[in-house]
Amino acid sequence: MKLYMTHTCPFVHRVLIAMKLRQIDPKTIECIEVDLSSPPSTLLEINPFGSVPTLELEPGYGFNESHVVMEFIDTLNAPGARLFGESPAAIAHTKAQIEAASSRVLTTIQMTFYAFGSINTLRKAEAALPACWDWLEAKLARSKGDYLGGTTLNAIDVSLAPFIARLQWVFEKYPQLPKPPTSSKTAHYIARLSQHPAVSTTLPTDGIVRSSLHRFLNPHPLLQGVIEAPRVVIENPEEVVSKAGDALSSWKIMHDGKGFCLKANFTLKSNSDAVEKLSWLHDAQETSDHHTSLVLRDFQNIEITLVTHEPKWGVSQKDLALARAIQTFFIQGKLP
Ligand SMILES: N[C@@H](CCC(=O)N[C@@H](CS)C(=O)NCC(=O)O)C(=O)O
Repeated sequence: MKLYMTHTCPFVHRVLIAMKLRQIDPKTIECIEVDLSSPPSTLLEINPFGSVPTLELEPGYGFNESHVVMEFIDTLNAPGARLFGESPAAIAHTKAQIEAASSRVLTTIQMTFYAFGSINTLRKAEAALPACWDWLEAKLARSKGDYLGGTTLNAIDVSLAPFIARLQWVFEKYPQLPKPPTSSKTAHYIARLSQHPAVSTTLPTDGIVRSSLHRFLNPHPLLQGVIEAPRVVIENPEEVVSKAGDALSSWKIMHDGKGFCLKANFTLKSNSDAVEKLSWLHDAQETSDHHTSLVLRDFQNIEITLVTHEPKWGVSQKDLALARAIQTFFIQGKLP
């Protein structure tokens, strides 16, 4: 068998932990590291999305989805204890608990992993995390050991472990996120699970985890560009905008009584498109700490004005950087 994988992927990490715990002979499952930007045709034949983990049982036949792969691995004959349980009832119970843990805990934790510095996402996660810790605390109170599986890890622990083990990098980046109380069972669980040999030996090095999380934890480079751009007013904005070519082609320099400003009109395709774009714009403004003024006459057209008020009225580098991000999102529907 072949496991198509990338070492930095937390979903692959679930499978690696399961293989370690079940003590699967490494010769039984060959790990193939893939480049996700150009997945091999043998992977695409099984999983046209080219995502990892994907398990190949024989050329052209296999399946993806970490929980499905974990469950299959659990059916193999191997020395380690089964992770889902022995009986159909125990297996069904474990799967239902994985679903519960996903919706009550993982959804929020994953929100922090893939926050892209978004202030709105982080505020939502900040509000929701205490309930996640409470849910875990109540589950751990009923366990006979340190883990949800008791004294050893079960499939629910394995499902959570890659994300729990990466939490330290998330807390380092966003110290405002609420942690479980220091002396709680949950805090103890996070530490024990992260240090468990099956988890820690299958996690890449600090530097690799840090750089793989970096692009998800930080604002998109276009918004980072707004954060870093100076609020210094440009003397010749018409020339700068015309030199920028396509990147700022939606924007016109206007002159009002006080000085220059940037204006653009964007078409909104539908009500849901309008809601999506406005909520992105709100988030982009909060995240980059720079603001627009906008007029929404109907749900088909939005007029956006960008101008810096302080320390001087006019078009600044910050306005140009935000104009570039807005144009990209409003025309392409996403940031590349
Ligand atoms: N629900 C999937 C998620 C897998 C996933 O998102 N894998 C990422 C890497 S961490 C991936 O393959 N991304 C590339 C893609 O989806 O094209 C699972 O549990 O296995």
